[in-house]
Amino acid sequence: MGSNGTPGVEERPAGSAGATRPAKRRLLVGSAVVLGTLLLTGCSTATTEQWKRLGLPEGASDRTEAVRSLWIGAWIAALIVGVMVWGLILWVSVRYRKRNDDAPRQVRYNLPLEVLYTLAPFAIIGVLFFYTVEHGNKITAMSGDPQHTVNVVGQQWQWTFNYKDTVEGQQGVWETGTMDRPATLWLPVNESVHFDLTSPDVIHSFWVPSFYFKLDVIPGRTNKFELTPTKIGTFEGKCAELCGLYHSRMVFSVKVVSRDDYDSHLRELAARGQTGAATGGSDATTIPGTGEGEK
Ligand SMILES: [Cu+2]
Repeated sequence: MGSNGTPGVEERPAGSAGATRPAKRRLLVGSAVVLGTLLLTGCSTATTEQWKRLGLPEGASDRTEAVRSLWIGAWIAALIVGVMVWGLILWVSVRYRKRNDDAPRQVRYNLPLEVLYTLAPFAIIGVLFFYTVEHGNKITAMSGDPQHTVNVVGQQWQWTFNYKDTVEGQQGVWETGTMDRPATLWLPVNESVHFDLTSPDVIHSFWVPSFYFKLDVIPGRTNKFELTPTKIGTFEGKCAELCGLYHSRMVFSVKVVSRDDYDSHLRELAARGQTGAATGGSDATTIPGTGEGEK
């Protein structure tokens, strides 16, 4: 308003713009250098490998290949669509840029174009759907003849693992965690394990990122899956469903060990008297989260 024909006012923006331009350029160059340095120095071999898997952790179960190829495939599909869209946007911006003040030619309806942009998304969704179902079936496939069965109980706010193996004549042993001492799930390497997931209270989600596997733990129903750990090591597990105040403390470890170590661990549990099953409900209240024994 006040700038109409007032020389002083017009000079100021011009002058200040002139002064900020080099400053902006310096800021841009500076950030590029800092970012580049961070990128180059921050990449350990492990990080570089993880970049190649597009963010996935190193796989440690027989289900990882199906998830990995679906994940990479979806990114490739998204990139192809993205490059086409970015290309078209660039092309029309240049090809149809404003050249004079004449109104552009007014057009209505373009049947081929409308058919194309209706069918193209269906084709994209169809391809993604096909591969999702195909890989989903592989990921959730069950042999019906697993070598071990574990009943995982998710309860506010820790985990209980009931191993269904027969140990020294006893049917099943169990171990459990508290928020102070999170639970550890022991599994034998290269042997198939069937998991039954149950909860006595609210919905949790059993997630071991390195297995590329996650499944909800729902009260009143038993969710099942099967997998074979393929790598000896200790892996992180966590609850992936916001389940209450101490959800973040529903972490656990998975120890994948040799069959001998697995057997001797189960014998240890039996020796401690942890035989039978702790399936939640009144058992689960032994881990109240906020009760005695918790700090
Ligand atoms: Cu939870």
